[in-house]
Amino acid sequence: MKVPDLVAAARAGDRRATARLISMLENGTAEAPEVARLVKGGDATIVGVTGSPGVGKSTLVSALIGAWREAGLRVGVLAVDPSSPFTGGAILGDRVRMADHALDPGVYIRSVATRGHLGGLAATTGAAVRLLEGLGFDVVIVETVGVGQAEVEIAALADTTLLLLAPGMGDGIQAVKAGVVEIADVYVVNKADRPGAEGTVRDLRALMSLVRREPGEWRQPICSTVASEAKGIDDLVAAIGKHRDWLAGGDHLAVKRRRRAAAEIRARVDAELRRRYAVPEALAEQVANGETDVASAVGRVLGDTA
Ligand SMILES: Nc1nc2c(ncn2[C@@H]2O[C@H](COP(=O)(O)OP(=O)(O)OP(=O)(O)O)[C@@H](O)[C@H]2O)c(=O)[nH]1
Ligand SMILES: [Mg+2]
Repeated sequence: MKVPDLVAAARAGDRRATARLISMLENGTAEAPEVARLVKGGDATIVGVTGSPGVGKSTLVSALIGAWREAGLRVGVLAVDPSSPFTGGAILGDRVRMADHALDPGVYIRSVATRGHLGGLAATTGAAVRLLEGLGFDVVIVETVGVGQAEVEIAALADTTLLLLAPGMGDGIQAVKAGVVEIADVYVVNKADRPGAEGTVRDLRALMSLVRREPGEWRQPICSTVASEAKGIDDLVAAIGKHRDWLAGGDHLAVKRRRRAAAEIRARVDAELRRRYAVPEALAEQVANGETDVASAVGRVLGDTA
């Protein structure tokens, strides 16, 4: 199938066509520029979902899909595994948890492996988000496990980032230490059926009260959920909607989107520079054994391949 036919099929809800288009972008095939040219624009709400392993992200995503589908919205999900170059075990688990929606043509779920791809996480996931938005999805959810830099990059992609915590995991305090709280727009205390959930909410509230905010600044709400029983989901959906309204009210959304585009371009430029100005093994050897110095080597890398 030619790219324009694939695009038409994908817009009509053909998931295999959507998958092939994303693969083209991820792998940087000859068709990739045409795909990017044909599929752009759109007006999706992009929701990042992050938190420690096992906190309930995929279960929550599945519940959110249910709520948005009931509202008649088309939902795309990218489950990112930053640690693996393959779509491995953890992602298989995600698929099982979202299996309720596997046959719904209004839902598209994909696992994204980011390591080893040109431009890394920001570039590949950014391109996939952009594609789903351009294909007419109303909501694009990006799930990523909370492992430092990766989740910060994912948050940069999203309009609204949910940070999931669960009672008894010492998550609140750890998240604060790691600076992760700064990326959250909405806190979700999941597994609210477990002992200690109220304490976790209380701790979070106390922490938040220490943060000074200017008038008009966003105050992160704290939502309690039992994702496995789809409890608390309506409140969470409302909180996400409120954040979206707040973003759209000022110029926050435009700023976020511009930053996101800049980050994506940056990642691709970096990748392209690395490709063009590769460091030859022999040159590294020469610096290592003192035959030449680093500055001269830099000159040779830049000069030789310019
Ligand atoms: N008791 C309870 N269990 C839950 C809840 N939400 C999810 N779980 C369970 O927690 C486990 C992990 O859920 P996942 O949704 O896979 O968690 P995750 O954060 O996506 O995990 P990774 O993708 O591996 O990082 C599963 O056994 C879920 O059934 C909840 O609200 N209450
Ligand atoms: Mg998961």
